[in-house]
Amino acid sequence: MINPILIRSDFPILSRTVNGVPLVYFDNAATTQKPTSVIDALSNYYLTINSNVHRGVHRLSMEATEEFEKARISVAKFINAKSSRSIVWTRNTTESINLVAHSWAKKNISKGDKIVVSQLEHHSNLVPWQQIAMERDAQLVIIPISDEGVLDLSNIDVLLDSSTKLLAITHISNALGTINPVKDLISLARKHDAFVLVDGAQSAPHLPIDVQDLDCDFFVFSGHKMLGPTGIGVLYTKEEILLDMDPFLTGGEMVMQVWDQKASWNDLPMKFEAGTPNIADVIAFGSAISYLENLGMDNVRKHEIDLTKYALEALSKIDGLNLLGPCDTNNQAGVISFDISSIHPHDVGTFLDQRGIAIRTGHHCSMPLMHRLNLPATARASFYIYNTFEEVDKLVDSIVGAIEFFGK
Ligand code: 7TS
Repeated sequence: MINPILIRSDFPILSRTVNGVPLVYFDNAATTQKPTSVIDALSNYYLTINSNVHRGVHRLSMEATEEFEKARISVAKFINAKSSRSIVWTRNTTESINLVAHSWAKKNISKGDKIVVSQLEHHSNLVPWQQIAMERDAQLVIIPISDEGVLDLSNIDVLLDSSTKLLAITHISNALGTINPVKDLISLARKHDAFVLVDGAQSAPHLPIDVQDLDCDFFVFSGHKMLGPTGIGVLYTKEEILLDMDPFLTGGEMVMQVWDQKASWNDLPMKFEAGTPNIADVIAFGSAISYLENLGMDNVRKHEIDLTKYALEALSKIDGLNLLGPCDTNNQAGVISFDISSIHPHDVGTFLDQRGIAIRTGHHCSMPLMHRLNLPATARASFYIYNTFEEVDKLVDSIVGAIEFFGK
């Protein structure tokens, strides 16, 4: 069981005020707040072991390397990867996807191949595939959605067939919270020998993840959406695939031998980590993983289901508010998008900010989804471990206030 009141005391920022009232932070799908243990891990690194990794025989470098690699092992365990050699550090989800596009797709996607994505993708899991499709003369196929923002799989056997080389799909929609049936889709892709990339930016922070059980080839996520610092992302890849991929960036650290005219590549995962990495943030991300593991990811999910159910019920009673997405916690994460026909989402966001409530408004980097919903933007509240039912009450009351203020 999660007790958000206890958890809140670990997050100094949550005791600040905004516009003279306590902060209510409901923009967790964009980035989460950081507990003291993560902030301390960052400063402790600089205070006690600051040095470069993988290259020094001196004590500080050895200690930094040990902490840096310990974080990699923690992340591998967190998603149940077979080996920490499968974990490549990147800057964020976006860079992880671009790494796959550059190092795997350019080599493996050819003219006429299909790349299948969905209508729910964040631009990060769409634009790189548009680029590859154009460059390789491949076909980009989009799985449509219902009006409720759920994948429409009625035609999936036609969309995902033997000419499919890659299925690149989000696990959870950042804009609507829809949880996609990725395991079923991966089984289907396997039948056609297609590779699968799962965008886990919104799932790794909120659900237990088991990459071996999912049997995906690539799984990508960002540290900053799960209590960690910005500037750290993860690319999980099955080891045999990673071995066969070309380097992304070249230079120091990623090489084994260098001669005048050529070079050979380092072992995994270093082959994909050119230059000095983001050492402090990796180590602090390790602390974030420990924090989540102590809570238990099943408990994290349960708390978000409770909050989401509570919020959906209250919001559904507001006259003039249109809830978007599945509105069913069986296939919806702690993300609630809504539209109030009489008020532009940005005005809703500004009104809520006056009351200390942080939500996101806009297209959520999912413009094709907004086109499908026929909306320029939505207002989105997204929850995490430290959010309370009282905060949901404040959100609901303030939305009612906004509707009264702007008039129906
Ligand atoms: N994929 C999904 C599903 C996301 O939600 C995001 C970020 C990304 C990829 C990109 O992650 P990044 O760390 O590389 O930026 N989503 C959001 C959001 O919903 N609001 O701000 C960022």
